[in-house]
Amino acid sequence: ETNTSVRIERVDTLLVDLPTIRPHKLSVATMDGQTLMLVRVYCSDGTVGIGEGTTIGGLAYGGESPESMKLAVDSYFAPMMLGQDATRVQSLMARIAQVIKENRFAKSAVETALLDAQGKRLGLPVSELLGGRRRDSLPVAWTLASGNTSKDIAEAEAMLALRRHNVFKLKIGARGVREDVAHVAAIKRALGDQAAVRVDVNMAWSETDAAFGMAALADAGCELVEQPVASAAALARLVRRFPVALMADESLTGPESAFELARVQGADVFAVKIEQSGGLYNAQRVAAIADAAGIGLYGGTMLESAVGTIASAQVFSTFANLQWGTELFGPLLITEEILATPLSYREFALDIPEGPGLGIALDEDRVAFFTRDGLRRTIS
Ligand code: MUC
Ligand code: MG
Repeated sequence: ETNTSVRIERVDTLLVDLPTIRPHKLSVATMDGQTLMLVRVYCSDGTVGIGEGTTIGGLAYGGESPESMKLAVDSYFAPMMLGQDATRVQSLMARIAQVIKENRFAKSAVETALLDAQGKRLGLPVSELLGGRRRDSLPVAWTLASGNTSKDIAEAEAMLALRRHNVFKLKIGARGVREDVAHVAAIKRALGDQAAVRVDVNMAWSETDAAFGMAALADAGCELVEQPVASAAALARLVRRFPVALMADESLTGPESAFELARVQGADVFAVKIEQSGGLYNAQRVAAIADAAGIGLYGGTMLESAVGTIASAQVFSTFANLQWGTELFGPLLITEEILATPLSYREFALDIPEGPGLGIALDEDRVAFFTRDGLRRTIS
């Protein structure tokens, strides 16, 4: 036992249901809204840390849903955390990992809250707890996923005019490969050299589809294909056969999978996500493995709100390499502002807050309004 007097006194969780600006269509789900699982950790020195878990389409993306994360934190994480030293984040997370298997998204949310509290306690941004930031802003790609080619082109043109995004990731895989390739080619043709075009297939293709699709997408001017197939072995067979970069996303579930993929040289780029990695420290471990293997890095999102987005930004700011930028646009897909001071997106980038901890404050009234079974229900 250490002799610190800072203890965890309370752990609260809530589900917050927020609308999206338009339906967001992926091969695995169409999102009309996003649900955040927010965790608050109250410490005996008065600091309160906040963390977030999200996913895409309930259980459509992976084994955790916002509801399951809340249940896991309430029933298993919180009882273990109460009374523990709040200042020893890595040691507490290691003890949690010994008795709680899997549940990477919930672990990421809890670790975020502990780091937010620790940063506030020490007066330092989370990036400084993680070794120190190397950049103050991050390039941010936008996802075109309306399901309609001309709507996507209009959306991209509006983003370019605002100077908010000039890298576009197209969600494909719900339709046939030829139809998808035509969709991508039409968008790239319309945008020309002003914008980079990439695709995310979310594992929808067979290996044969992928071989045809990657060749055709390369011809269409697409620069990167994300997780076209589910199998990591198939990724390793597809990589470097076509003049288009291949990025792993769903195949990466933390350092062990990253090591295995690196060992077989199974991707050109890793999409690192704090939730998929199982937390912020694990995201740094995944990045270190990529660096050692000569694999490029991209800062991914689970479409988190501002809390998870800034937790991700704090980690990505510490990466030695971030060759492919980030896609930290989650807060911009949600209609509602849940921060007291909105995030700053400008000049194709997100500014990383400079205040202690995550460096953000929730608008508590807005959060209460959208909390499930909370104010919104009683008013409407
Ligand atoms: C994914 O699979 O990368 C990221 C952007 C987006 O629109 O969905 C996500 C998830
Ligand atoms: Mg993806």
